[in-house]
Amino acid sequence: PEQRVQWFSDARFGMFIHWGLYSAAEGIWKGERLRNGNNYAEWIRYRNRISKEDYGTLANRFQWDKINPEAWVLLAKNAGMKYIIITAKHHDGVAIWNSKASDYNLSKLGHTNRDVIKELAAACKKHGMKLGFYYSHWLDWEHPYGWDHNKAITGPVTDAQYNQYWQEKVMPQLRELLTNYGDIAVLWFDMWLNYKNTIVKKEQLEQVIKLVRALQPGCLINSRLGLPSDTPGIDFETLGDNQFGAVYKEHPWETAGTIAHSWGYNALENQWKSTSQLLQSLIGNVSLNGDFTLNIGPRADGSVPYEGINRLNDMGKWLKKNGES
Ligand code: JFZ
Repeated sequence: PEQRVQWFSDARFGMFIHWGLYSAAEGIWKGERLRNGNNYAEWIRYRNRISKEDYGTLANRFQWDKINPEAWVLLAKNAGMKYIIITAKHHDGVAIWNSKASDYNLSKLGHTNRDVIKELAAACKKHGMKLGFYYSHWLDWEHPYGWDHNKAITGPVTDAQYNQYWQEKVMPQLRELLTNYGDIAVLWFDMWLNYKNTIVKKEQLEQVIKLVRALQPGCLINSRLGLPSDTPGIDFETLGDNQFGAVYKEHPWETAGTIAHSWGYNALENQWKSTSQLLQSLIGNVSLNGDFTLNIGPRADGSVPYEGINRLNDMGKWLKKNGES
C-alpha cells in the first residue's frame, strides 16, 4: 500500500474541481442569495429548498459550445499541480457523467451526448495529469432514500431504504466511474469527520473498498470514506475543509482548500485569498509531509474566474523559480 500512495506524496499539489448543476445557479436562486449556513454555492438546492424539478432545469444554462475540460488540465499543469479531483457526484446527487444508474445526470438533463468526465479523462491522459473523483457516497439529496443529515430534502430513511440507495446508486455509479474512464488515481469520499456513526454501515464502506481494489488496484481512497484512518485500504488522511497541517505526520495526508470561500462557483464571492497565502498553505503542508488540493469552481460555460486563474498562474511561476517544477 505504501508504494501505491508514493506518487501522491511526491505530487504535493493538486487541483480540486467543484463543477455541477449548482455551477449554473452561481449561488443565487430566483434573485435570492444562499440562505443561512456554510455559504457554499454547491449547497444551493439544500439551502434555498429548491424542488428536484426546478433544480434540474439549471442544466439548460450549460453552454456546451464553450465547455472545454482541457483548459482546466492546462491551468492545473501550469500551476505545478500533478493531479485533478473533480466532483463526479456531489450531495445534490447529480452525476456529471452520462450515468446509466441514474437519469438525473448532467448529460441527460442537459440534453447533450457530451460526457464531461470522458473528455476530462482524455485531456488528463494527453497531458500526463492524474485523474480522481470526488463522490458524495453518504449524502444524496436526489435519491428518495439518500441521506440528508437534517432530513430537510429527502426526509427520514430506514437502514433498509438507505441500503437500497447504496446498492442501486452508489455501487453501480462507482463501478461506472472505475470501469469507463481509464486509470483512476483517487476516489475522494466526503463524510464529515463527526458524522461517522450515522446511517452508513461499516459493511457498506468495506464493500466500496473491495470494489475499488478489484477494479483499480492503484486507485487511492481517502479517510473521509468514513472508516478509521488506519483501516487497511485507506491510503491517505484528508483533514477538514481548509484545515492545514499543524504537526509532521508519517502517513500521507492532504488538505482540500479553496482560493476563495465557496467550492462551487459563487457570483457573489468576495473572499479571495492572496497568492502568497496560498503558497504559504502549500509550503506549510509540504514541510509537514502533506499535500494541498486547491479548488477551482468553474461556471456553467466552463470558464474559471480570473481571480483563480491569475493566482494559479502566479503559484506556478513561483514554484518553477523556487521549488520543484
Ligand atoms: C464538504 C462538502 O459539504 C462541501 O460542499 C465541499 O464539497 C467540501 C470539500 O466537503 O464539506 C465539508 C466536509 C468535511 C467537513 C466540513 C465540511 N468536516 O470534516 O468538518
